[in-house]
Amino acid sequence: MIDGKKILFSGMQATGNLTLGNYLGALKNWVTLCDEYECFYSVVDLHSITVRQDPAELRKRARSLLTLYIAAGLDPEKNCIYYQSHVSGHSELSWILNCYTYMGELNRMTQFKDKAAKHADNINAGLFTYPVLMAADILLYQTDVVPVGKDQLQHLEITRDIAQRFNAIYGDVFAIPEPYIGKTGASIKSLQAPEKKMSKSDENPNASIYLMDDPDTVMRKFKRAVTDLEAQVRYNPEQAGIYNLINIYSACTGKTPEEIEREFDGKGYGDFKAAVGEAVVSVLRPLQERYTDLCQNKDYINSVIKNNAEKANYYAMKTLRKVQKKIGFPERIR
Ligand code: ATP
Ligand code: LTN
Repeated sequence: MIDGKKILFSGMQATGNLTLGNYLGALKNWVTLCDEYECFYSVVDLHSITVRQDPAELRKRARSLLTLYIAAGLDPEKNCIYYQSHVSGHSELSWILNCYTYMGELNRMTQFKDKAAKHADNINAGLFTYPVLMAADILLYQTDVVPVGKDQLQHLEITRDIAQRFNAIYGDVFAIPEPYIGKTGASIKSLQAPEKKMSKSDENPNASIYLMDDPDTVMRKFKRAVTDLEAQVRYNPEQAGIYNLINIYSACTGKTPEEIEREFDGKGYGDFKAAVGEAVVSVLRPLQERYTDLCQNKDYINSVIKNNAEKANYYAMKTLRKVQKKIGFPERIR
């Protein structure tokens, strides 16, 4: 607890451009949580180097992601928004937790198997211990809840196992985190293959709407979105393409799927796709404007980076010192 509030932690990697899926599935919901929880949102750049990165590009993307957090509505006075690499406690706790994690457990992680297959030329040890660093991120802040997508639930489960194992040996050192299941949470699918999720690492640029796409690009991508031959706007999971477009339209306008079915009853897919495109453009426009303004305000962003890293570091060190003491590391002499 911090100031009587439960603690929430989440993070995103600064790899690839954020998509509408990241916004509607994560960021947009994060914005609503700061009244109820003490929130920490990290740009997890230590995780990014498990895959080879171009240094200048990584630096640029990390700053862009941090700026986007703010542009999406996360107030840095109320949410701790910071770079993971600026708080050394993440790396330090990660090493310690490595020694309380079994190879067998890590061997079961499906993300490792997927990523190892994808990057066969660089199966580094960091890729293998990625979940331990994620456990360190979460446990360092005594986190109670973690909003994550389904693909990260296995990592949250191992985090809980590591924390329980550690607590069983040393007493109650870590809070045991729970997944945070949001109210909305429809998974946004690819516009080109609606059985897959919309993902920032998709190779086909038409499959994803990027948060920085201009209105013409957004309209064009929706026009080309894969649908079906039913020619009816029905909220039917069998019509995967239309089902996804209804979810997107619903998330952007607040209308229910039933209202949307009624609105487009008897109308063609062309009209519907154009309406979805326009709804998305009106959601993205203010976000893009704020992003552009923020990018011009370097001093402000720098002050957020500095102040929030200090805040994160304060809480991280509290846990880290406790852990070090419990393990038996020698006390620091002041
Ligand atoms: P990558 O392609 O690099 O795996 P990603 O686009 O799948 O990236 P993540 O970085 O894994 O995104 O996820 C960041 C957050 O965005 C997570 O909380 C995840 O649940 C959410 N998210 C990602 N894609 C979608 C989606 N298509 N629909 C809803 N939420 C999503
Ligand atoms: N692995 C996550 C990003 C991530 C994270 C975290 C999420 C790193 N550390 C801690 C929640 C809590 C991903 O790829 N989405």
